[in-house]
This record gives sequence, C-alpha cells and structure tokens, in this order.
Amino acid sequence: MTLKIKSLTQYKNTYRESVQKPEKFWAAQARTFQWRKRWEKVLDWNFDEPDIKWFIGGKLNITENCLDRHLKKSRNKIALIWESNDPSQPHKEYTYGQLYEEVCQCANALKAMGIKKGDRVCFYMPMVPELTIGVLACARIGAIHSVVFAGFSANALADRIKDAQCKMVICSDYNSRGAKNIPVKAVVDEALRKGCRSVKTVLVQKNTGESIRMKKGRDRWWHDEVPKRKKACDAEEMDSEDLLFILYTSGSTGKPKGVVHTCGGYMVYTAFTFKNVFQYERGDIYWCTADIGWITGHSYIIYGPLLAGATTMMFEGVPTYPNAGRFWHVCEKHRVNQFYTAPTAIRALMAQGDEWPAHYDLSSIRVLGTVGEPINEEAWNWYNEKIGKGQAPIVDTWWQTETGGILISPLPGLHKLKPCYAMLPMPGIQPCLMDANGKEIRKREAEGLLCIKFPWPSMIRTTYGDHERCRQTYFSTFPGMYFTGDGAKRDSDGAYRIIGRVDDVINVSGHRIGTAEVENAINEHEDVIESAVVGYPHRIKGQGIYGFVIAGKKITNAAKFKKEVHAVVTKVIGPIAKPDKIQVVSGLPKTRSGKIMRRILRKIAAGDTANLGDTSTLLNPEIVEEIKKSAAQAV
Ligand code: 7RM
Repeated sequence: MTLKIKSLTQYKNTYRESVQKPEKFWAAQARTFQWRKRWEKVLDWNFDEPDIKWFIGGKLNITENCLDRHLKKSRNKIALIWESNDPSQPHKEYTYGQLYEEVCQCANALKAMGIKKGDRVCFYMPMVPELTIGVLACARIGAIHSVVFAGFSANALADRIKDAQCKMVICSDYNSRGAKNIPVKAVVDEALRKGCRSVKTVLVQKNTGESIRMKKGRDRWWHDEVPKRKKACDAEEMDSEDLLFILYTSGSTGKPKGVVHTCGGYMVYTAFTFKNVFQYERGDIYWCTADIGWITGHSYIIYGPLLAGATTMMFEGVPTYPNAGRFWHVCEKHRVNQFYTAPTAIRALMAQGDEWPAHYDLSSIRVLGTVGEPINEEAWNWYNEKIGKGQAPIVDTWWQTETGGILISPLPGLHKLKPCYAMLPMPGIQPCLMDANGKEIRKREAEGLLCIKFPWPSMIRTTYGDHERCRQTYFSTFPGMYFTGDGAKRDSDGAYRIIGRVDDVINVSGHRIGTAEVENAINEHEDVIESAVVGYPHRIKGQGIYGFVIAGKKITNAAKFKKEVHAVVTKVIGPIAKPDKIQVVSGLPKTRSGKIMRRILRKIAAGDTANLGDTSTLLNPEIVEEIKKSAAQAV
C-alpha cells in the first residue's frame, strides 16, 4: 500500500526526499499498485512543448487496481453507498464484489455496442450509481470518458460531444433534484440535433421513469443492454500514458478546453493524496458531496477512494432538500468519518441557522474538507465549531481540473491549522510565487502568482485536439513552469493561502466560468450590442456574475430585460452561468487598443468606486463616470 504519513516530522522528511529525488519517491508509490508490466523509466519531461510522461512503458488497467485487486481481501466490503435525493427511499450499497460484476457487465455491453479502446464516450447524467459504473466500464475497456455536468445546456453539451467526437452518449431519463424532476434525455436529443454526427448510440438509464422519446436504431435502454451481460470482463491493457479521460473546463477564452489525464500517473497520485489528505483508515465511511461532473468527483468520489479500497458515498440530492439538515442527517445515518464539501455549501447552510447541525449526531466525523474556492474566515469557523465541534481538523485542499489531484493541503492532525490557509505542498509538489516580471520571489513571506516548478504524476498532459492551447495557457506565461492562474500568499512558515484567479475566470459556487463564455452568450440576445462580464463578491456563492451590457434599443423594463438575458445564457451555457446583476450602459471603458479595462468594471461591480486607479490610458475616460452613476440602477 502507498505510504501514509503519520507525523509532522515524517511529512517534513518525506517532503524533502520527494523533491530531492522525485523519481525515486514516485516509483516507490507506484510499486504498490498492480501493473501488467513494470515501467522502464519513471519520468520524461519538458515544460516547453509541454511533453510529460510518467511510468514510461508501464502497462496497467486502473480498474484492476480499483476493483480486482481488492476482491481477495474485501469482496464483501462496501465499496459504494448511494443515497437518494428522496430521503424516504432506501439507500443502495455495492460491495467490491458487486461493483466489480456490474462494471464488467456494463463493459461487456459497451463492447457489444461497438465501443473499443480509444473511443470517446460522453456521460450526461445525474448522481446515480450507473454513472460510476459506466465511467469504470469505460476505463475497463480502454474507452475514454468525458463526463459533462448535467446542468449544462444542450448547446454546451453538443460543443463538448463534437470536440471529443464521442461515439456514444450515456444519460438518464430525468434528474430528480430536490422537489423537481429535470429532463435529461430531452436535452441529449436536442444536443444531437445540433450535428453531433459522431454519436452512434445513446444508452439511457431509467431513473424517474417518466416518459421520454426513444429514437429507433440509436437509443437503447441500460436495463435491456447491461444486466444480461457476463459478470466478468478482461481488462484492456493500457499504457501508462494512454488517455483515461477528458474533462472540459472553462478558461479565459470563449471555448472550454478538454483537459486530458492519462492512466498511470493519475492512478498513483489520486490514490496517494486520498489516503494522506483524508487519513483514511480501514472501515471508514468517506463522503465527498461534489458532482462527478467536476474533477473533484472523478478524483475523490470514484478513483482515489476505490484505489484505496475505501467505502465511498454518492449523494443524488441537494443540501437543502427536504430541508437544510439533509447533509447532517446523512452524516449521522451512515456514521460518516470524512466529509468533503465546498465553501459555497457551507455558507448556504450556515445562513440557515445553527439549529440544523445541532439536531444530529456528528460525532463520527474525524476529518472535514473543503475545495473549489477560497473559504472565508466566518465559514471556516462555523464549519470548525458547528460541524467539527472543534475536534475535526479542516483540510482546505487547493487543486484544479488540470492538476488531477490535491496539490496543497494540510494533513489532518499533523499540521497546525491556520484558518483559510491551504497550508503546505503535498510530497513531490514544488510550488513557487512569481512576480509580474516573471521572476521568482525568493522571500518567504510574499504574495505572487502561483506556479509549479516540477511535474507531478497526475498533471494535465494536453488539451484535447489542441496541444498548442495547452502550451499557451499553462506553460508560456512563465517559461519552464506550470502556471495555475491563481494568486497566492506565503507566510513566514512557508504556508500558502490561495487568493483566487488572476485571469478572466469567475469562480461561482466553486464552478469555473469564463467571462468570455458568458459574454458570448449574452451577446446572442438580439438587442445586445456588446457586453462585459466580471466577478464581484457574493455572500453565498463566493463570487457572483456581473454583466455590463450595451443595448441596441432603449431598455424601459430592466427586470424584463434581465429575464431575457437569463434565458439566453441558460440556453447557451446553462443556469449556472446566469448573471446575478445586469447593468445597462451606453459604453464600456476601453484602452486605445480596444481592450475592455475590466479592472475598473470589477471595482464598480464591487461597489468600490472611491479609487478607480489610473484611467488616463482609456480611449473614453468619460464613460467611467457615467457607469459609476448608473450602477445603482443595476438589477
Ligand atoms: C478542484 C477544483 C480550480 C480553481 C483554482 C482556484 C479554485 C480550488 C481552492 C481554490 C482557494 C481552495 N478544480 N480553488 N480549490 N481556491 N482555495 N482550496 O475546484 O478546476 O474546478 O477549479 O478553483 O481558483 O484555480 S477546478
């Protein structure tokens, strides 16, 4: 089994060794897995191309490590617990033995429907067990999964299907979320009408059972195709560097990028960090509330926990259904030991009052985790006191879709915590702070742009179909380094505090949304001439979306106009990207080269208009006063 660090001294020694001899360190971790063939060389890399390869020549299948490897000792151990949206429904449990059989059946069904190694399969599903089973079935046969969050619109789904040229879509009929049933299959149908010619088959899981249309020759039911298959399926032999999955994420340009992760390195790193960050012990029940549509669900609901032989929980519902005590009820019911969620959920539940957690027995919780965005001190304190009762350390884990796993985090019980600090790098991770001139800041106590100097096994390999974009986005700002897009502070002990994005990305409730994407969507409204979108501080969501809009005709009813803008954004991207505020303006502050000066708009959106800084380089400085004045009319 991979190393589990048990003391601060051990962390310090391990860290030192891991950066002095990274290849030796990671080889020792990798050796604890099941390989069909051992690697010939641990690492080859250059950050200029970039070209990054780990465990070169190694052959494996990640599902043999998630499933087969545990069967001897843990066949009857619970691998997966599924908790329904509806609290009156019984939960489901899958032992490692059962999960193995269901994954094999699904893998055989995919093969029978023509899916082969290297084919891309798109998932558009709510949080049902079939999503985990389907993802693992792809990995079993070497197909590349691309999970699209079920809150995205048909347009956004179609773009992702086309970009990856997916051969199959796996979806549900409906998604039951809180008191609502949301159509899923109908969205897939709409997406496929937008010219996704690569899709040959749609496999549909019956979830709520309400009626849907099935297209003859294309659509098939999961319950017809999967249960009849054999309960064993030989795993495809994969190269370490074969693609495991693609996951789309927003950046500072309009088009989302397909972040690519590969088999060997992703396996080693997610398992290692899962064990250490959550200090998982045999018998523990671990719950991460993320959606599998995001990287957190991939790495810390599915792969990390199953690689470690853990019991992982999946929750279909929302934190406030049927009431604001649901999370705590589920923790009590299953005696959850590790609970991992997002600051936005903590803030939303904190706003509902202290009575909710007080009702439940949360004494089983040993470790609390947060991820997705900076956590504010008030929320950190509430989480610590009301959920952890001052007894459960909080791991504030910093990482990204591109990093595959957690890079900076406290180790619970080992590090002395500082509220809002992600603390120290994991073994093998070499963070640094850069200044705006591209020089590394050597001083301990400092603030700068967060970069990583040396590769780690689960880092991004490419952006699907566009390697140059990967180079440009992550490896060109500071040559020889991976640039995260985040700003950070470092204290005198070397602990890191993440400040947030420094690029045109807004982090709304832990979801990354590119300003350019939202602007493109708003511009689809027929009366919109131009728009500029920025983030602003939001009490619950962390950041809200603020749109400055130039309209082609006089807007007399601002509330109605906002509704229309919401409708187009929902159609183009999905409801998560709806602007919280819209301000109609007659112009936007632009530099002589035509670039919108977002710095000024950000300040106005935040209500911080006292000092807007230097506006003398603007082509139209007079517009600033006007926008400032009309800010009160934003709806
Ligand atoms: C895992 C995930 C990545 C961006 C990242 C940050 C922000 C994530 C933290 C955080 C402060 C944290 N992947 N972020 N974790 N900021 N503290 N603990 O969220 O690709 O969806 O987003 O999220 O800005 O760059 S992600």
